[in-house]
Amino acid sequence: MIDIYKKILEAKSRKQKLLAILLDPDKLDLNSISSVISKINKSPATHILVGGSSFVGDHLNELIIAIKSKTSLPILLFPGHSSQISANADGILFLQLLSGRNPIYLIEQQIEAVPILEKTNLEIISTGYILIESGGETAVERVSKTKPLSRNNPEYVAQTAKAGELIGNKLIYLEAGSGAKTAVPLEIISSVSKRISIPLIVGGGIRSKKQIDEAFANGADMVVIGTAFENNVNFFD
Ligand code: 1GP
Repeated sequence: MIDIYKKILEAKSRKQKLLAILLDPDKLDLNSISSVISKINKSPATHILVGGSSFVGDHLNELIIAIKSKTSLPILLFPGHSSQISANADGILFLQLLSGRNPIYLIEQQIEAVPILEKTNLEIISTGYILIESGGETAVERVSKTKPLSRNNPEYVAQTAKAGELIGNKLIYLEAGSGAKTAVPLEIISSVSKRISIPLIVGGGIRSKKQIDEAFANGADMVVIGTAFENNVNFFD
């Protein structure tokens, strides 16, 4: 066990910012793994997330074993469904869709995951997942059949995040959705980060180094980059 959460907390207390690259198993083929991971190893990334809302393939184990053989970065599952769990990863963001009002993603998927998780040594990190409006329907919205929270009401988003912390979530993830037109507004990042004491992850629609820095400056502890790296593996060069 590599104690991923403890290290995230230590980084937060040192004000060291974290960067995760999200790999979507649907878009990654085994032949390109070597070159993709070698780019990640040379980038400022501190974590690798693996997952996607629509992924249904059965090559997840193989993919993670291949990634793991080429990097020492911690690999965290970011599952859209209880079937997207691999014992070969290091940990899992055990997500609860706090912005939605669909019991399937508030508790049913989590119950379904229990017998699968019990057969693994994955580090399970309870994560309150909050989807924010981003100017168009995102895959999370479509798959979860839930509405995102308004991007114009930072107080309500902060209250939602705080409720997650009080329920016992160990992380809060503010999500605009993969490939979102607009990222989570800085005002929302700032109001959430001031309200909670647990680490804050921000992702979705972040396409430039300037946006990454702005998210950090407004209180994000970890930024997630998916599409921008997927479209250009030289993004961090
Ligand atoms: C999606 O937050 C992640 O769940 C990353 O989003 O693909 O837009 O970078 P992007």
